[in-house]
Amino acid sequence: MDVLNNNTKSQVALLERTVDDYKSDTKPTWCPGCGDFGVLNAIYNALKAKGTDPKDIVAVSGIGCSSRLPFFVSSYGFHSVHGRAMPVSTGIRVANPDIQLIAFGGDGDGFAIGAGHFVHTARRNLNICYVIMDNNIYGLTKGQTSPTSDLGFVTKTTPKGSADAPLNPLMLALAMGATYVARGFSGKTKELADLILQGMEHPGFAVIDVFSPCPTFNKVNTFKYYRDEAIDLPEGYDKTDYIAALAAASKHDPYYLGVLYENRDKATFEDHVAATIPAERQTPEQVLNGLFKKFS
Ligand SMILES: Cc1ncc(C[n+]2csc(CCOP(=O)(O)OP(=O)(O)O)c2C)c(N)n1
Ligand code: SF4
Ligand SMILES: [Mg+2]
Repeated sequence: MDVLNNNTKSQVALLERTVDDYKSDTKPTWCPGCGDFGVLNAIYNALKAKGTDPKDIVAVSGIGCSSRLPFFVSSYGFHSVHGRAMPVSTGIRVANPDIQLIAFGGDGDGFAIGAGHFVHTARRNLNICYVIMDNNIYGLTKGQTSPTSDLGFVTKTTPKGSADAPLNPLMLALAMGATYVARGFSGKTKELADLILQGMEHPGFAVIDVFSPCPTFNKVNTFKYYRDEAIDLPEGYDKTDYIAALAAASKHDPYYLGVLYENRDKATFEDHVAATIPAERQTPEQVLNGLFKKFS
């Protein structure tokens, strides 16, 4: 039975947000063919699906080509300092428990200069959705190796090939206590939007490492490379199984795409902080959350 009258239906239609509601007036300056366009597209669609009012969203980033992303989203934003997306996000989150906080950055930003911050954000299980545009290189500074570059990767600064073994972002996230760990590909934007939506809805630290090729400086890890080398998780995969997640994260040749791990039961940093606030100074929501946790 249709319970909405025409007047109510038009009010619902007015409230329904579109992708354009999340686009800012600033157009991306990325190189043609950059994987980050696919990530941006996925973000718009994930935000539309969630329907959050743009005034309740904060997009935070470090420095790099990928870290320019907050400019292109119609929301509050903080384009911070190289490697510092996590500490800035931590402050914003603790002061604003209810906003939708999404952090963005590159593999250099998150896993080289920002590696220490990543580790501590994961172990605290802060309620942050962190999308890493992993192109296995420093794009903005014109093509040096990053922590996710392959052993033997040739760049202008490693003409004989990199002597460093690559860091595995998903293994690191799992080992350090992140409670939502996923991998996406900017060539599969529909699936990526879904991973990001789930990450935004997850209560805790959500890490989404995205294969996002840099066609200008990385001629190895291209769209074709990831189309050939990355497959979906097998049917029946259990994302609540931590040991299975470690095995899936360590797999390459091919790599797995999808939600490798999710644990919704672990308390967040904000829960622990709220527990230290005397009852008379807690917000009604903190009191309710505390009671819920105590009796569930
Ligand atoms: C403190 C500091 N150190 C170094 C730099 C130079 N720098 C800017 S971006 C960047 C690396 C960018 O690589 P990544 O984070 O992977 O982003 P991408 O450009 O590849 O998206 C570096 C080393 C800086 N801006 N600030
Ligand atoms: S240098 Fe690479 S990462 Fe940066 S905008 Fe160009 S293609 Fe994208
Ligand atoms: Mg990079």
